[in-house]
Amino acid sequence: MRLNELLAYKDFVIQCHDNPDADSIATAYGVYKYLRAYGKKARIIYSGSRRITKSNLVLMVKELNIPIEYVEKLDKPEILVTVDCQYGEGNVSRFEAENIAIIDHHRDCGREADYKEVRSNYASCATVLYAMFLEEGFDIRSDKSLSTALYYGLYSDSNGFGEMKHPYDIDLMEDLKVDEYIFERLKNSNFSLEELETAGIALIRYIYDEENHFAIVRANPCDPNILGLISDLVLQVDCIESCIVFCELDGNYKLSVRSCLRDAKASDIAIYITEMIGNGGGHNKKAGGFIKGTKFSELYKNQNLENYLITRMKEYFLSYCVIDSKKDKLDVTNMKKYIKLPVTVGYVKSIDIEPSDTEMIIRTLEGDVTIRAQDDIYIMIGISGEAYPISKDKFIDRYTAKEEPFYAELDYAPKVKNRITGESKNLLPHAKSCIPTSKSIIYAKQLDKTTKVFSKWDYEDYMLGCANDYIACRDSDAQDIYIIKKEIFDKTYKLFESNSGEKK
Ligand SMILES: [Mn+2]
Repeated sequence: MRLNELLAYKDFVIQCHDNPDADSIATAYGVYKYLRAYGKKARIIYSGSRRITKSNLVLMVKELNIPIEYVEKLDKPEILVTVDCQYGEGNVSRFEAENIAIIDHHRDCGREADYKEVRSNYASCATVLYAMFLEEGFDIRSDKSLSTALYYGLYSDSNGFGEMKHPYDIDLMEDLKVDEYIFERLKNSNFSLEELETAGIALIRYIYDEENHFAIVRANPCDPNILGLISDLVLQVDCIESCIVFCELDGNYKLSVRSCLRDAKASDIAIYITEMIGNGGGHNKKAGGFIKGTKFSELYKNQNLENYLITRMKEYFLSYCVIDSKKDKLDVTNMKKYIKLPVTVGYVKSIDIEPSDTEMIIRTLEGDVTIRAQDDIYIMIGISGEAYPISKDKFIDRYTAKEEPFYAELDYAPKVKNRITGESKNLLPHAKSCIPTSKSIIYAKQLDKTTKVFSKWDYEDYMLGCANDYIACRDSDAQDIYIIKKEIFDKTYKLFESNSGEKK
């Protein structure tokens, strides 16, 4: 769905989920501003048993002039837009409407709607709307009140920008200029005294696993922000290297995950422990997760969540092996040789983007990589939009450069950001095509176990390979080890046959 499709209607009601949070209110406000800019009639409403009382939300509504109304009944509108929730689900009161639109960032519940945009891999619904605004070319930066609302929506849903999930989350945070004074006040009226007590009670109920140095903490039902506050504190304990803090909310569970382990990112832990029963994600040190109550009881009938989490964490630490490219060499005796297919990929000369010596960040779905613009540094763009630096020598050796521009349809187009000015540029318009030469030969084999590789190129951060992904190294260097995702491998490599025709 694109926002401009909504402009076919005249009379809108925008609905937040019951017991609305900052993200829901911010997104509703954004949709409202957009529709108003096109002269449409629009209202923002919420319902349910509880009215907004949390001090930060009361302040947000008042200071940013957000016209949100509490309703118990609703006359059937021409179109109802539910934000930060999905029409028909249990967390949003159901009202009749002629047409339904859904904008959300939670797991897709499979609800039917006339218009639907659910991007589950975003940290906030405010980010989904921000990305949709960019797609429309709708200017939000000049609207400080709206910018502040969206920024605060993301801030609240990502535990203070700690649990960001998508490059667009980071883009929003860096791009929008907010009213600092209002933001500061919102930030500092986040918890009530009761919530402080909730945190205190949770902290004295920790469970500690001596063998794997993790902690599990159950909190009483509370705002997910409190979970982040508790987990940040728990991780600072000297013997604790990773932790999960969780609470039950309306029959489901919210989790906050922290890790300071080099070989176990918080995001990977969050994904692992919520597998099949919810979703998780975030960053190296901080992540969050959600477990659907009904799914959990279906699959783990007689277990309580605490015991499940302990067992699952123990399993996690046994589930993977680690390869360190500075110490380990791949044993290639049982590996086959592969060669890159002549699939067109893209490249950009770093100095075509910024002057020589400029520090810049390459931002892709896989994360940020910092490089310095140099005559001899190029940036490669793969078929799925993965972007990474390569030296000019290696480029010339492994690819045949073409003059044609490179184009690809991507989920997130890779960008480079000037580290000093903060200005970001889309890489695609600068990209030219190239084709791998026959010199790109690697050894590769399919993994049967989750493997984490600390590669030469980014030694701080491991590359995660799951079962069926490929582990590979250059034929000329058994320590140049890396992971190639199965989907990408299948599209870009084929078995290498030497001149004699014999497969190696
Ligand atoms: Mn949200």
